[in-house]
Amino acid sequence: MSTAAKVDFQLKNKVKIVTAASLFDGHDAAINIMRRIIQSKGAEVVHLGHNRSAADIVNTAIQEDANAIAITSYQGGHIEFFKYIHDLLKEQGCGHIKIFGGGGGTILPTEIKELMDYGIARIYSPDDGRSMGLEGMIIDLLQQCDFPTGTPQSYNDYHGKADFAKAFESCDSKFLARLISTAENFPEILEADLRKLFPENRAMPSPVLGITGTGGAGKSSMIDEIVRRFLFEFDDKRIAILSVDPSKRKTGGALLGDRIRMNAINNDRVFMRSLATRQSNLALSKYVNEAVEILKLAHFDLIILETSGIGQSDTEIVDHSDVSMYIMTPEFGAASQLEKIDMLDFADIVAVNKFDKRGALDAIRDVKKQFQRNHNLWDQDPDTMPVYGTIASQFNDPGTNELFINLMKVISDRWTEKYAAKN
Ligand code: B12
Ligand SMILES: Nc1nc2c(ncn2[C@@H]2O[C@H](COP(=O)(O)OP(=O)(O)O)[C@@H](O)[C@H]2O)c(=O)[nH]1
Ligand SMILES: [Mg+2]
Repeated sequence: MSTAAKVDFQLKNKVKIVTAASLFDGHDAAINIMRRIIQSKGAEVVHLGHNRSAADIVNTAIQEDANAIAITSYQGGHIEFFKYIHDLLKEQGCGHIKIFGGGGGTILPTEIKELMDYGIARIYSPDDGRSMGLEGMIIDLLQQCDFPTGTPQSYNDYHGKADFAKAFESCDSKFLARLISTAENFPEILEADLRKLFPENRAMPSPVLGITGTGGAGKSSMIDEIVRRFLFEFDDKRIAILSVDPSKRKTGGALLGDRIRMNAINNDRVFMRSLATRQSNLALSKYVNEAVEILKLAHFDLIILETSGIGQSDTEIVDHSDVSMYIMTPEFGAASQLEKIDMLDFADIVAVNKFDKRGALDAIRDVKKQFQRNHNLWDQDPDTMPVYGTIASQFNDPGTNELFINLMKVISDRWTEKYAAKN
């Protein structure tokens, strides 16, 4: 494959691309290469992994307010698959989200023409790869989606206060997604033009559960487990998730990879949004407060906020949540390391996740002791501390079941307390 001359390329806008391999397709090598180049050019990438349905991909693109979708398809059925994605987006008033794809030699030149005539922005062939180079293809793709999201024009279909109220009431995900983009990209427009259209007196805001811990400890996997149980347990309640992942300082790009762990969220009672920190030294995005306020106006019954991976001294989550949970693994090095973890002072609940790892029983004993020490609970048995051994990657894990029951109780008690104090 030729390497076309390197071009200096800089995005003008904050651009978000949803990437995936198509349904029943495990060929993810190509999309993994493409998403890395997309990110290295400064875009935020929401990666869904392989075997993703048209509905999953479209719902994600709408909730994320993405500029484009980029897919690989090698298993055949690409004509139907790409066209269906196009139709679903249009049906939901999101025809502006562009669709790109590739599938090597499995997508014939005549089929590429048919798809592009139908409205797919571009399908890249192996010949395109040869003439443009990998970077050249990605620059071509990004140039076509370098437009701003969250602009005032995004609200052209919503006329005044009544429409805003209706959109909040019905948890219109397209609307909520756009408001979050406005908060991220045009905070001054949110303040000056939109806030006055927000409904007043929508009291009884939603409880916020903050989840934090080291990178890779299993925060997103645990959220998926909580969501699954929540939907099963409460058949009329709705849940929103905000997951924050770091932006790269060098390129401004980000891999927003939390959705790849979440399967329970493909449900119409769930809204999920990924946010990039857009500042490399923070565990939360600057726009988190705004995003949470927007979701509260939509009356979600629970809002879960996931930070990016934190170090021993980070406790930022506590200021943004009603109840906070710290997720760690048994591999914390030595018991003395626990004394340095600030979240053990603040967390309402601790999960020692990856409980299938060696040394987990010793680890949980040490964490329970440290929790007891930090909270001065000398009169209580260390075994009764709210510290749970969990395996979030396992279906129906008993530790996660126990954690869930206690978590719901803590949230409900905290909520009752908060309202009793107000009234
Ligand atoms: C690598 C590979 C595998 C690997 C996949 C590894 C992985 N994790 O992805 C393994 C060995 C696992 C595999 C398995 C299978 N494979 Co296979 N595989 C391939 C192979 C050799 C290359 C595909 C590839 O990734 N190419 C690299 C990319 C970068 O290059 P490209 O495809 O030429 O794409 C160009 C453009 O289209 C563009 N592009 C592509 N996608 C995108 C996306 C975007 C956003 C952009 C901008 C550009 C772009 O980039 C390239 C630039 O030149 C192809 C044959 C071939 N030579 O193409 C078969 C092929 C796709 N596989 C095939 C089959 C049948 C299978 C299996 C079903 C085999 C089996 N019976 O088990 C399984 C299914 C696996 C599954 N679960 O889905 C068939 C599909 C036939 C069809 N659809 O009619 C092929 C065509 C082989 C063949 N001739 O029979 N496979
Ligand atoms: N062995 C094991 N792996 C897990 C467990 N929970 C999550 N994982 C895996 O750990 C990796 C990181 O998980 P993720 O939820 O993305 O972590 P996050 O970065 O904290 O959000 C993934 O590969 C998960 O499948 C667990 O309890 N045991
Ligand atoms: Mg995560």
